[in-house]
Amino acid sequence: MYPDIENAELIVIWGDNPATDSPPVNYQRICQARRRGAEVIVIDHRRNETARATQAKWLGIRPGTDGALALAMLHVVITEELYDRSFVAQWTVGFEALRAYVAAFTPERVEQITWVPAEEIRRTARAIARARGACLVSYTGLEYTNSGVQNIRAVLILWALTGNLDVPGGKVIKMRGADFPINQSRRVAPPPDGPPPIGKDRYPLYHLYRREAHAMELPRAILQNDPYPVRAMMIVGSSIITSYPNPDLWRRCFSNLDFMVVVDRFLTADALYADIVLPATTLFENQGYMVYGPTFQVRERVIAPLGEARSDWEIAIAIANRLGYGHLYPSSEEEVIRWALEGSGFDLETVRRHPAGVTCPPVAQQYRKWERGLLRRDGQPGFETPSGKFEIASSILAAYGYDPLPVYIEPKESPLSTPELARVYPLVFNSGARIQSDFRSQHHNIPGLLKMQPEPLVTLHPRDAAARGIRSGDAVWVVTPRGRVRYTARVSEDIVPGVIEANMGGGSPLASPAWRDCNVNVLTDPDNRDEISGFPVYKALLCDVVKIPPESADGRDQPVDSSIHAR
Ligand SMILES: Nc1nc2c(c(=O)[nH]1)N[C@H]1C(S)=C(S)[C@@H](COP(=O)(O)OP(=O)(O)OC[C@H]3O[C@@H](n4cnc5c(=O)[nH]c(N)nc54)[C@H](O)[C@@H]3O)O[C@H]1N2
Ligand SMILES: Nc1nc2c(c(=O)[nH]1)N[C@H]1C(S)=C(S)[C@@H](COP(=O)(O)OP(=O)(O)OC[C@H]3O[C@@H](n4cnc5c(=O)[nH]c(N)nc54)[C@H](O)[C@@H]3O)O[C@H]1N2
Ligand SMILES: [Mo]
Repeated sequence: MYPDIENAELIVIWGDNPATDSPPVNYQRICQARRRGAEVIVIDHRRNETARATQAKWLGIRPGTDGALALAMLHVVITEELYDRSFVAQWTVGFEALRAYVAAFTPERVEQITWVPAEEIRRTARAIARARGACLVSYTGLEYTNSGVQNIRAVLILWALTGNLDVPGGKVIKMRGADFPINQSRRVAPPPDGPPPIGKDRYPLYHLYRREAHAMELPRAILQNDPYPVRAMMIVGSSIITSYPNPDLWRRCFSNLDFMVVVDRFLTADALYADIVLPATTLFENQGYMVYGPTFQVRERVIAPLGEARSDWEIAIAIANRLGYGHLYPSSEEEVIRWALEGSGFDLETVRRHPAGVTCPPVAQQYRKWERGLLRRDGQPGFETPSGKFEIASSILAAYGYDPLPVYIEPKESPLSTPELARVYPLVFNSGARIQSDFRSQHHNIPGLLKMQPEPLVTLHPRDAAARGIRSGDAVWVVTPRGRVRYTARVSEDIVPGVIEANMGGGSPLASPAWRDCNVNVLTDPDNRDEISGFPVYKALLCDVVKIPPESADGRDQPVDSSIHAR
């Protein structure tokens, strides 16, 4: 699906901030839509960069409660009969159960949960229902909370019931064949028989849709041999110690392995534990390709690889050769491109002649595809679901023992569910809103980019700052039940009172000292997850912020993150 920003009357940006994201494609589209008069609403705990740049209407929400907000809007839409009745009657299952469930989600009650005023909830619900094309721009802000999957379902059900699914200006389902027909036979061999992949027992739906093991369950395999022992590990293009909750848990995992390889361009925090580090080339030394929608483009090598560096493909191919199944792989970077193009009607030579890329034949967009048999593989009208309907009550969730309705689950750690804990940690913790000058743990070693933001920041509201004697620029601890991490405070009206936002990405030994000593995931909890997806909760926890007295050397000289001294 994609948001049809160009044709939208109303753009709702819900848990996304395209202004700071690389690539900044949606941001430019939203600005253009704004210039032609489209309305923009941002639902976020921050009046984020996109909201400020587009002078959007801002609904400041308590993190992790978006499901409740969507259910309250559904309550309004249903009680005020603003929903698409014929769609509901003909194409959905579970509507009556939803109606009964949302009865309790009155705007007044949900104001207590979300901190969004009841009148704003009503007004926004009506605006979405009445817009001729309300599009939804949404991403990680809805994912990393306890009911991430269900929150997203609640929002998408709101979109469908208000007639904004697969219509001009709405949330549109892609036409089959609209994207470049890249060779999909990516798996060269079927997965081996034997014990089921790690984490399939706990997150069967994640496995069903992703066909992969669940990384959050990897420590269980490494440290407890459950479901089977893992003794070796290869990390290719990831920085686990900085991106997963509880860096010390991962250090224990790495120390327990018999053999560990890191393939990276830099000596990351993980690489300090590796037996072998293989230097990866940069994009300038690689030959590769990219696909964007209908376009396929070859990325030519700019310079020959420096030093001993090799591309990830060459490394993978060389290992496959040594293990005796190299014949199953494309044998060079160039062969990889040929393989990707197989069956597309284009060959490498043709594509090379078009440095800006080649585009597959356009497919005319058709809307409300369920009416025309454009969604189901069997060509019948309806949705590609077991019932053939838009499943408000999901039969797949039910089959796996989850609640079929888009139920709201209060964050496991929150002022409402753990009031005792909230007395000690009174602020709602959120982390990882993206900034422009880094890419997760990357680039904190590049002076030109560091200048844009030399230090990791924690943003808090003036009310909360004043109560703690904190001013912008002060050194502070952000403290959770898991630990404390040093940040620089930024005091701003552009955040909901009672909520903080902490930068992610610090903790790499490559980074400048301030970023190096600031691993946000010392504060997060590996056991606190969305029970359906298994995603860790990065965006709805509890914390406090404490000023570090200026005369104290506390913090700078004693990094809490011991990875720096690991070896
Ligand atoms: N608290 C908190 N934690 C979070 C998040 C959050 O919001 N809050 N966000 C989460 C999200 S959405 C994500 S995606 C993860 C990110 O997690 P990671 O994917 O681990 O992110 P990076 O830190 O970017 O690590 C990428 C590594 O790949 C290396 N690299 C770059 N290009 C290449 C290449 O071509 N070849 C090889 N071999 N290596 C390369 C880089 O040097 C870097 O060390 O973090 C998650 N963690
Ligand atoms: N420059 C740059 N670009 C990046 C990245 C990067 O590190 N740097 N990372 C890449 C990666 S891995 C990813 S996954 C994408 C992420 O792309 P996005 O999901 O667009 O990430 P953000 O820009 O952080 O925007 C998320 C917004 O959701 C808000 N938010 C957080 N929690 C909640 C919540 O509970 N409810 C609501 N309603 N809002 C919430 C945040 O305040 C933020 O404004 O960006 C990619 N692009
Ligand atoms: Mo991500």
